[in-house]
Amino acid sequence: MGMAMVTRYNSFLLGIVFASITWAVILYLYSVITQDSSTKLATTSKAPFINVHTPDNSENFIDSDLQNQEAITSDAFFLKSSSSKKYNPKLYNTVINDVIIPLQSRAEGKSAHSLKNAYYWNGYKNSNDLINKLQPKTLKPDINEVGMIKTAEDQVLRSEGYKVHAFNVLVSHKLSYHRDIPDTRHHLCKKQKYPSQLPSASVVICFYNEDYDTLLRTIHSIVDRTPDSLLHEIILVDDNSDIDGLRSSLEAYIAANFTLKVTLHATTRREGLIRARMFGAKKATGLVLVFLDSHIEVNCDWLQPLLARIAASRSTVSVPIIDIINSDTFDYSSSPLVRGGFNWGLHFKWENLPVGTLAIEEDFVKPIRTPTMAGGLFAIDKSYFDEIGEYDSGMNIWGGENLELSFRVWMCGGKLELIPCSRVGHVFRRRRPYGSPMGEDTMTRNSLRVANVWMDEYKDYFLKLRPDARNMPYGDIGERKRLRERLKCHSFKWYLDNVYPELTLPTDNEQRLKKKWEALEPQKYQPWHSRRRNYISQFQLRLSNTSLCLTSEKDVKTKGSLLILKSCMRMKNQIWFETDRSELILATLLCLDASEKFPKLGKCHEMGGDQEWKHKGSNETPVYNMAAGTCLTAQKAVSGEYAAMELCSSSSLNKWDLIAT
Ligand SMILES: [Mn+2]
Repeated sequence: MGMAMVTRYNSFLLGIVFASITWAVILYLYSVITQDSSTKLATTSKAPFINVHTPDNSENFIDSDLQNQEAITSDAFFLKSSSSKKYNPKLYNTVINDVIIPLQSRAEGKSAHSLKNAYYWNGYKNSNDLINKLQPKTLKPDINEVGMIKTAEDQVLRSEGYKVHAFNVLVSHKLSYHRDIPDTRHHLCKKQKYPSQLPSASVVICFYNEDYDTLLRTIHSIVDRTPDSLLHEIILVDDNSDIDGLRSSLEAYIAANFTLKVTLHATTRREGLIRARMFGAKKATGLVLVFLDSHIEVNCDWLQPLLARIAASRSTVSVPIIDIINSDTFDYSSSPLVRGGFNWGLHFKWENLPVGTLAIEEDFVKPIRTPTMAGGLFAIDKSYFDEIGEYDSGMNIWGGENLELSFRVWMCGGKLELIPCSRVGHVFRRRRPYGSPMGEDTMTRNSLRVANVWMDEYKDYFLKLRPDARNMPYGDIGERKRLRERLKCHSFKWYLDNVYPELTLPTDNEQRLKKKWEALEPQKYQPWHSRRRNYISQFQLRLSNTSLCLTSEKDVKTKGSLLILKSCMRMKNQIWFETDRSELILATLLCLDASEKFPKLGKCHEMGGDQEWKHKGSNETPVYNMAAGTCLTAQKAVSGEYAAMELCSSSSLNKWDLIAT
């Protein structure tokens, strides 16, 4: 253990030395590179060249990832279904270290602390418990160096990676294709027995400009964690990617490393997710189709429970729980059990389960009916997929197809189930890094098709919300309407009454709204502010060999305040509270945030990444942010100077002492 620590510490120091040697080179090269916007990327030997052809409008796609999820934005994974707040006044208060802070006021920066126990800011009197905890500081584990920017190549790879893929390619490239991820299943899942005879699966993965290493990790995770007898094949569909060399590199890697089960196909023009999936499904010869996204990692025994439900009933569409792979750090974490819903803007949303769904432990392994699915990951019997009309091939590129399939399955005699024992991690990106070739708003166009084919009179709710969509063309839907007749599907009213009675209608009165809200579990997992933070230490951050401490420039409650150096004093704008999620929270209020060049105080989003800080827990430690790949640095060792995020080097300006308070 001791030796290991020393060795790892040495490698860290070596890293720092290396970084400092390249420091001058970096500055020079980077300035050259940023001046020449057409510069091609120099990448590691593993990855093909990224020749950036990002569509001009791609930045406008603030919509999130995994096909259609409005709920997953940078701000939160589960925040959007906030409608029941009104009836749950408890949500407005949170208990943090025994101090009750009314959240509304806190969020607005008003002073509204109320005292419960004897200690808080007055005199900084800590409980004995806390004092004990803070006494002898044990050395923290090594700073995780993955993601640390060490060379100019790293810097370019990282920033171009964010542009093209909207996740941290630098981190992804350093992680093994076979890395361990936590088994996030409920413990009872490990005891589940599945039939020995299950239908074999054709996994279909479509991609457009996917990152090479991330895609290969996706494929390896499937091969590593799927019983060979159940994996009929993996069908990759390259939907006309325009990253130079991606296709040929993949072909070579697949030929050298996988059996003939893994095949790579390509569309001849950009088809979009929907038609690319139909193209892939046509090639499939397994009994079950499993559609997966191209930046995922499957977890232990992920496939068996999905197949078991389909084996029991061929009209069941089974959906895994989608765990979270942080797009900045590739940290893998568990998702709570939530189901799919939608709103009248026809956006998918996550929603809490109906009250009583998880009454006893055994309920955590049972399938859960879900009104809709996110769309990126699911399994379906192949003949059933064909029978109920595959996808709507009149839909373009992306958007709405998940609701279309969800409505169709339920209304035409099938069912949609979440399978809690099947978990697949997915890189949730903050924006969709690509648009449609013609800049068309495919989400709206596709939603119009959904509304006009499936929603009967309820389509008016959508059109009322989206008057701009009323005169938008959406193509011919005759064939889809005939499909609906042929399959003798139920009405949309039947779907609402029987599958999604909790959906609120614009016409609902107070009383009916209240009843619907109360039918769902309260937001146990959801709002960031209702979680109890677990503080593990508190300290001032002193620039080593000075008497200057990291201090908020403005009041501790001011969001966006930058950080400056000031003489160390026991003031609350110098006292950092560290949580078990590695956040640094000033005065237990706002998080140190490295989303920009100059770190600032921001609302704690609890998503890690740019609010996740690593240090050695000792004197002269770097304070490193994994998402930024850089270290907290003083511009100069002078009072009033701003702190910035800089490359981690051996400079005395990014060494800090943690002064326990
Ligand atoms: Mn995705």
